[in-house]
Amino acid sequence: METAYIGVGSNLGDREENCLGAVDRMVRMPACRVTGRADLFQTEPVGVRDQDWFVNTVVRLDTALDAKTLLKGLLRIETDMGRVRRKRWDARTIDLDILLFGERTIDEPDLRVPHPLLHERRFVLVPLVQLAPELRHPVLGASMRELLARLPEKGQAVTVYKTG
Ligand code: A4P
Ligand code: MG
Repeated sequence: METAYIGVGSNLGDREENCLGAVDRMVRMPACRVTGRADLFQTEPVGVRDQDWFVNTVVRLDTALDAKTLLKGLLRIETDMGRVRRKRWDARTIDLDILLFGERTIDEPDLRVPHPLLHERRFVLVPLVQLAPELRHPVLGASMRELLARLPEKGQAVTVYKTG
């Protein structure tokens, strides 16, 4: 069993419904048990221009799957929800990223864990800190709370969209 943290994001269509729909689908994934979800946050787009703001959250789940099988399940959810991949970083109905998978580090072309940009992104760290402030990054050693405190807010606005 491993505890995984999954980043959830949408900036196309009904963003709230897309995020919550993805969470529902994760609840129904085999060999997985969702044990927490952060609030929904409205977040300024990072690294992309001329896109709408995102709704982001993070889900915690316990799983008996290996990381690759979990990723397959997440990509399947994205496809089922009608995500069309046009170009990298395009606006998306739903994006699901494995942020952390226990203490494991994975560096393969199709799967990098911890997510290589996790520590630079407030839209990831603000919800992560709600769920697991003292959790340590397995490579950097710092806690999620410490990583968030290091990040400037400029250009990375994150506000609560909906609690609970
Ligand atoms: N992949 C590798 N590692 C992982 C991982 N840890 N989790 C591979 C999930 N997938 C991983 O992803 C392309 C491939 O990445 C997958 O097939 C998988 O094998 P993708 O979802 O098609 O491409 P993408 O999402 O456009 O690119 P990427 O690199 O995943 O971008 P990010 O990091 O997801 O960033 N601003 C705000 N405010 N909120 C956001 O959610 N998201 C992005 C996209 C940019 N700016 C944002 C947000
Ligand atoms: Mg992605």
